[in-house]
Amino acid sequence: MISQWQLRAAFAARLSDMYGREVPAYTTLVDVSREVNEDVLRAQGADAERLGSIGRVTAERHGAIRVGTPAELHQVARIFGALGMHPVGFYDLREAAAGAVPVVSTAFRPVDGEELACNPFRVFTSMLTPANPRFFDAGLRSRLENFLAGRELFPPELLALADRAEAERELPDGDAERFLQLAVAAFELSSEPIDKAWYETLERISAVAADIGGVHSTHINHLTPRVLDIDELHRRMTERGIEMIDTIQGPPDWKGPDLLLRQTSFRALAEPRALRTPDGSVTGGALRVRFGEVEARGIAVTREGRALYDHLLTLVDEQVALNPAADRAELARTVWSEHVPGTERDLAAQGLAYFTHQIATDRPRYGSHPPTTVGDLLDQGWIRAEPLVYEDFLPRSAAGIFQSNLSGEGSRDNDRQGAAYDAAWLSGAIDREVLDPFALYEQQQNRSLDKVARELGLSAP
Ligand code: OOG
Ligand code: NI
Repeated sequence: MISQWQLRAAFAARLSDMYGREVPAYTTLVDVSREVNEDVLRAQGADAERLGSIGRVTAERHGAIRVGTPAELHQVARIFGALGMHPVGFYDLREAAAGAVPVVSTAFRPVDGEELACNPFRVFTSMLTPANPRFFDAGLRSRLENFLAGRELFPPELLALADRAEAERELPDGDAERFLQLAVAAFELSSEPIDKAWYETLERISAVAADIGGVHSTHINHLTPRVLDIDELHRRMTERGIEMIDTIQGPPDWKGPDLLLRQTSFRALAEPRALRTPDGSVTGGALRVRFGEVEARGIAVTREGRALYDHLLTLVDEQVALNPAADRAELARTVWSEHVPGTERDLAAQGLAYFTHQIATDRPRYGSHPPTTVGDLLDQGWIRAEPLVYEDFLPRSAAGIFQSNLSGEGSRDNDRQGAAYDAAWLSGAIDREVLDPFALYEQQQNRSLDKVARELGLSAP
């Protein structure tokens, strides 16, 4: 029998093999990430593993896919459900502040601590929102909707196996093998010729719409390894002649603890694709749809911590607007140093980040009474705090990834009208609750505190 986490780990590994065969620069990214991680581990020892064991970090990937309709998203949820991955978070990338892409998204990922430790594979999953009349007139919108309604992304056999794996939380070896083959194939780039006129019609309006609705299948559009020092990774990739985008999205490189998520990417490469022209003949063409991204993960922040992060983004934007010649990263570093506590202790004390707590093995001897607040327990060495790693995404960084990679030129998508999509809508569309990431971190934190309290015989620290 193959358990859910084993299925998930095998799926992530096979997807990685497939992607590496198809996008060779990805393999370079993985190799360089591994080298950087080994160097960081050598230099920092156990500290390097504070946000995940080196085993976890080395295997860790996230992928991204894009689908066209709620029905397709519903099927995707069944496939990831088989792998023990649940929808977490609602990302509205239509928001102007996020960069304005005509999609709404969620991330499918494991949610409990043990499952995350076994394999944290996650997939950022976006759904096209074709409701904006500025982009799609009624005729084109209905052509697009008909096109999407007529395609089949996932064969019924795959969905049936997925339902079984989810219900039984495992599959017999033979069925697991079949499931994995079908699942990986469903996310491979199709070699089927693309209807050139249709693709270009959509592309003129939105590159994202063409990527999603211009073809009969979906594909993984990037697979992201995790690295322990993203600034170093960026330098080494550039040295190897791989052209990265010039910025690292997310928090700056600063002297305090790593928070949330920092990401950078290389531009989508032109890949040969067969195109069918209106007269029916097939010609060679090239499309840029798949790219490479790498990320460094930091500590998960509370709602207050997140509000602070969003506020600082705005502050940095304002300063950049006032000093267009200044270096954004440098400004961000200064802003952060002024506003963000520089130690884990202070982040915890100010309720800005999430930690789990355990009894310190070298705590004061039996006989003395433990204090009753978390702060005192920490300060007097009774308990130790371990930061919780951020398992999710950032909408503005995500929108940046969309924009900087999908197409070199072409119009930036700019869609702010349209239907009222939100987490509740998404939950209804996929028939499963879209979980609140803050609630998940909080639960982990609270569980550890309850356990500490029981072990120390306290009522409530
Ligand atoms: C998804 C972009 C978001 C991330 O890491 O923020 C993402 C996409 O391009 O489809 O993967
Ligand atoms: Ni990504």
